[in-house]
Amino acid sequence: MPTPETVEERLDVLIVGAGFAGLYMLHKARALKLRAKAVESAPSVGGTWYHNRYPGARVDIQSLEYSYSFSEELQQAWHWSQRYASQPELLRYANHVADRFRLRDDILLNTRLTAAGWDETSQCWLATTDTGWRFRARFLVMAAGPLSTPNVPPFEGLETFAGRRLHTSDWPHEPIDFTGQRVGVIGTGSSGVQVIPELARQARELIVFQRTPAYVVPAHNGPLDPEWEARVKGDYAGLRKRNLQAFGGAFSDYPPHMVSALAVSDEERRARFEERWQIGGFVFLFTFFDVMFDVRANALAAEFVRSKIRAIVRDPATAQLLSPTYSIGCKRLCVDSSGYYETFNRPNVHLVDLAQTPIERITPRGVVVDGREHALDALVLATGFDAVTGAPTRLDLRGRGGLRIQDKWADGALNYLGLAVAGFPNLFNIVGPGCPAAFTSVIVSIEHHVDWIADCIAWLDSKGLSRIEAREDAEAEWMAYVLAVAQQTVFLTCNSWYLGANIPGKPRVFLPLASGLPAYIERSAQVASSGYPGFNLH
Ligand code: NA7
Repeated sequence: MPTPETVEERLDVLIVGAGFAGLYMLHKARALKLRAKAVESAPSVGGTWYHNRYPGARVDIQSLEYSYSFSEELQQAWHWSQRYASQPELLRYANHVADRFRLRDDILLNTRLTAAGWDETSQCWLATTDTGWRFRARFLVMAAGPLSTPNVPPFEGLETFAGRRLHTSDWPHEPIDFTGQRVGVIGTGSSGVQVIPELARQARELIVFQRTPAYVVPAHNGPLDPEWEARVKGDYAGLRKRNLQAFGGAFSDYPPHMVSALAVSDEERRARFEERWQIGGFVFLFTFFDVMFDVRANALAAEFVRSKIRAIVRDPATAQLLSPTYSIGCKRLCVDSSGYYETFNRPNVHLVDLAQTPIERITPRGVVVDGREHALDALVLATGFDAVTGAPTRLDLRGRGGLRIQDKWADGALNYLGLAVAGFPNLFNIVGPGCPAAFTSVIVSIEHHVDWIADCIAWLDSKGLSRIEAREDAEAEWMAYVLAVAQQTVFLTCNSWYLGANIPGKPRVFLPLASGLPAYIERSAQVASSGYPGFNLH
């Protein structure tokens, strides 16, 4: 058995991460008879669904659509217990996939990639891990997740807090009993919206520190309807095909009404919004085709949600604070399975508004806002992630001539096709900047990326080529296209992680591609079928 330090292992493909992207990339690489290995810093496969294990953690896309499609046997065999699966079930699914396709032999757990550099002489990536493994790989595939680097805001005094401090994306494995405690939660994005109702049921007092209110729509979650499951499984391929033609790679059963929200009567508009509210989830944003593209149509959808908040939350001042005023969907919509707005009717739940008066500091006893100290036994940070660029920029990743990724992206992330970076040959970034994954069922995007990468490697090998690298002009054009598409939407009208605005000092670049999945699939297929224009090939 080779040991770390003594051996440099030669690979075709080194994969960073064993979440849903890394698992499928490994499976696909093996199917091409490539020597591939995945390194995973966690002690388990599962990625996001390993780390985000806070109470209430759950996917916000229906599980029949947030799941792999590459294996008919898998999609027929697996049964989701609920319409929107919980974190433990998603983690079981990831483990099932690892076992079913015997992926574990080629996954190094508890192993973090620390450095990877392009070696011009051997035309390979040389990579090292924190456990001392060394690899020489023809291709490096980043599958480290777009939401995997926790954001811990630099609150003054955070380290001095004497109670228990937690981050939603780094939750302990043992259950925590909050009974009788005063608990604070900072952050009201998707994670905060999920954890807050659960903590409210346990804690003596729950104090929610809110900088920006979220738009929260109901999931109407529950046991998976067996009739619906049977119908889907009767023609799963059909649903997957229809979903690939839908903007979000999902929800094809609920296409938008192809009429403007502005063109219908108040009564009809309200009825349409109500219909979608009753279906639940992201389909609300696509009630009318122009909700995400026209701020006036968007304002009507936003007002509908605010009317729901006013109807649910009994205290008018609290309802007002919970009511967002920016465009709906501009920050990711939150999908609620636990009664988020109802939670604020509980006598033990208090909302502290940070919009005018940010957190002053954190003391050993609690959180100070506007001169008042809120005493706490536990403090939960639901403050999100350094999204999309976080994982690569935490690595010592060096391309041609020693170019550091941090320098390459100093003024903002650059990328061609959402997959490749100029100066970094043979590096593919699954769900990187400039791809539509954030607006899709991410597993659908992952499968598309992995298939594209695998086809590309197979094509290079068939042509006897050893190297592919995005060209700088193609990259610049692509990012200009990403921005131009965003300018036709409401996405640039607020601060969000899509823009990097949640991280102090991060350059503002709109990271996801808002064209929808079908347009992206078409563009990337064209590139592949016409000999990879925009790339230098050797
Ligand atoms: P998000 O959506 O980035 O939410 C983070 C929350 O934390 C959000 O409410 C932020 O307010 C708040 N935040 C961040 N920094 C601060 C500071 N310094 N002070 C107060 N409040 C702060 O992360 P999530 O984990 O909830 O969800 C991430 C994605 O995971 C989600 O979009 C889904 O795709 C799944 P802000 O809005 O920035 O004012």
